[in-house]
Amino acid sequence: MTMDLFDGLGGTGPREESLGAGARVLRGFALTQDAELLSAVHDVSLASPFRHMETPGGFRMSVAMTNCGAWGWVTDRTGYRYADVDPVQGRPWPEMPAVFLRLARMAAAKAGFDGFTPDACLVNRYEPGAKMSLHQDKDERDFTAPIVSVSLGLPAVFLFGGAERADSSARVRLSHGDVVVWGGPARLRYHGVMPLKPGHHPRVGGHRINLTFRKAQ
Ligand code: MD6
Ligand code: FE
Repeated sequence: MTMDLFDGLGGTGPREESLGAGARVLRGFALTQDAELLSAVHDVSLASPFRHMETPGGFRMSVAMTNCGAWGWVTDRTGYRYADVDPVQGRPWPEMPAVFLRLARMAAAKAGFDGFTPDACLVNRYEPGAKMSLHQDKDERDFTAPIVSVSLGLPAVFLFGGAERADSSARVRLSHGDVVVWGGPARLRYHGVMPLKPGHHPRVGGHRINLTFRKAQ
């Protein structure tokens, strides 16, 4: 028999939820390391500050972003791509903190994706009102590796769609410490984030941080 350590503690519901084949929410998976993760986010943002990037269509993204690891996801008027140099700082992105790498590997393995070695971590910061429109993550070189997504701070409503933009989306509330892993048959599903509601999180304050780990190259 397997025992979930958290079953029955505070009626928080199941600790793992399937979002269909290849996609899982690991509730609270990052909780025990939240302080280290947040301190590492701060360090990353000192080396490569959060910035609002521009879409190819000329819109300023409401989510502020930075990156760490060998490759960083960027967008500007010329398109979306992975870059090995921070275009604002003119030097490589900060190294991926060990605590990030460890967490991403453990979460992937827990969801059935052994051997995940991310070379890119996009750090998203949502202020109230910030949102992410429905999109696919398809700028990576191969889609065999999963994506690991960590939520910290204010809760958000995550939209999980299907293979086509017009498919209906499930709404999933992601709270501080929740981790979503998705790959295999789910790798190219559409997804997005509803506008963030204002609030205060005791450890993070008035915003939400999302770490998205990927194998870009
Ligand atoms: C966010 N996440 O949660 C944005 N993409 O702030 C993503 O765009 C995302 O969470 C691919 C897989 C998981 C994700
Ligand atoms: Fe995404």
